[in-house]
Amino acid sequence: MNMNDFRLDGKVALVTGASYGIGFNIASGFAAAGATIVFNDIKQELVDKGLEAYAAAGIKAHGYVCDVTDEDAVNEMVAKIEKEVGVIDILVNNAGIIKRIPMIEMTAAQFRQVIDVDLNAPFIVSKAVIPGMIKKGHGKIINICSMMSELGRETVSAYAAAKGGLKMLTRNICSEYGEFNIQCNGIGPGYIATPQTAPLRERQADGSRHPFDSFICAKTPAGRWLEPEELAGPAVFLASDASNAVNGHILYVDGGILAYIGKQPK
Ligand code: NAP
Ligand code: GCO
Repeated sequence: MNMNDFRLDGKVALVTGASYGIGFNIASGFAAAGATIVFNDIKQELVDKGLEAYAAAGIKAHGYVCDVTDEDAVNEMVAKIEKEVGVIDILVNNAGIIKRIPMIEMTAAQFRQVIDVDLNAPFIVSKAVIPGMIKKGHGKIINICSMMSELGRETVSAYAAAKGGLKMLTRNICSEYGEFNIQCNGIGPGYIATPQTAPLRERQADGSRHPFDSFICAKTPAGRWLEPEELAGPAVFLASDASNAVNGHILYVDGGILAYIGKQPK
């Protein structure tokens, strides 16, 4: 085996929703492995913030404003990227939202909004980049799944439905495009300390830990939340030639949550 197989030199990587959070850290890992970084976010000020953050990390990134649920906007963005940067070799469908609402209180419009961003958008963006990958003779697609691709919990019905669907979309892209040397895999992060989970870690009025914070630490063998940087290595592996024989796989980067019944209360 050649350790260069883990490098991404000469590759163009698009990470959606990557101004900050998990996407930013995955893109930073890709840059460290030699890739050219392209990202989008829904608002210009977020893209500008992201460009500053990448520059501060010594990364010359290319940023585009695009709502990933808008098929015309996505097709336009991909065409611009192909013209201005190059054909996309690596796609990470990272952009996502969550709404934590008890199911019978959630409106159909709210349910559809989560499905739109977390499941329809990965379809839209993958559909836009696969033709270029076929022409190039290779491609890597990484879908950011979740613990909720396997497990349910109260108040996240739309998110779990979307992430469960994203697991199967991952397997279907693998099945349909594997013959074109395109590998499509998922990363299933555990509980990561980002703005998306900040409400679950907020200190209570009396200064005590959020009950969910204690709950997740009891469900994680290492007894802690994971950091977004801890997703970069697994993502580089799945984006590199070192994983060319890995396809349709969901790599859970969860610190062991899915393997663990949970720490017994003292
Ligand atoms: P985050 O901090 O909320 O970041 C999500 C990013 O996606 C933001 O930049 C957001 O932009 C962008 N985005 C949302 N809707 C978009 C749209 N329609 N078009 C373009 N960009 C859009 O989330 P995160 O924690 O980094 O999570 C990133 C991914 O990992 C998500 O798919 C999430 O479901 C998944 N995940 C997270 C965890 C965790 O514990 N944090 C665990 C498992 C999986 P705005 O700021 O403008 O909304
Ligand atoms: C929640 C959290 C989780 C994480 C992640 C776990 O409310 O339970 O937001 O859904 O975001 O998806 O893998």
